[in-house]
Amino acid sequence: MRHSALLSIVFGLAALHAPSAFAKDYLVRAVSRPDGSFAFEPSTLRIKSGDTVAWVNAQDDSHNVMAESVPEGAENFESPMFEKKGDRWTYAFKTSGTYVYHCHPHAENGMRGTIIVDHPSTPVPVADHGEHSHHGESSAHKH
Ligand SMILES: [Cu+2]
Repeated sequence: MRHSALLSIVFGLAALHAPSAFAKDYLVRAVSRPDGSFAFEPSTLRIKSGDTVAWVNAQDDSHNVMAESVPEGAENFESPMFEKKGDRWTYAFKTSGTYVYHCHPHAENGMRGTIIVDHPSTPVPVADHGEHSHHGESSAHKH
């Protein structure tokens, strides 16, 4: 009796964290280091499909999150620019595989991160800015 009551409380609390009672929320910090380098921490994150990742600006600086290559069939993503400490953006990952992303202002500085959803895959570069990817077009052919 006591056991089932406890279980219903546990599941009740989990349900409050909808959409899925089993989805998890992760946090990645966009960091400007004192030595002048930039990083996403952690730079590699392993999650499950349905989980969400929130990127948060660790201090007053400009960062964003831009997909660079994503699993085949996965959506491109791009956050608004973070301008001040605490700015954040959340994305739910639905498609399994490896996602590589970077911070646009600091791409040259190697500010880059990887999200592995369920299992690694060979990521496909996302289309250039302003262009949507064309389904059916082979990614092996570059123009
Ligand atoms: Cu940055």
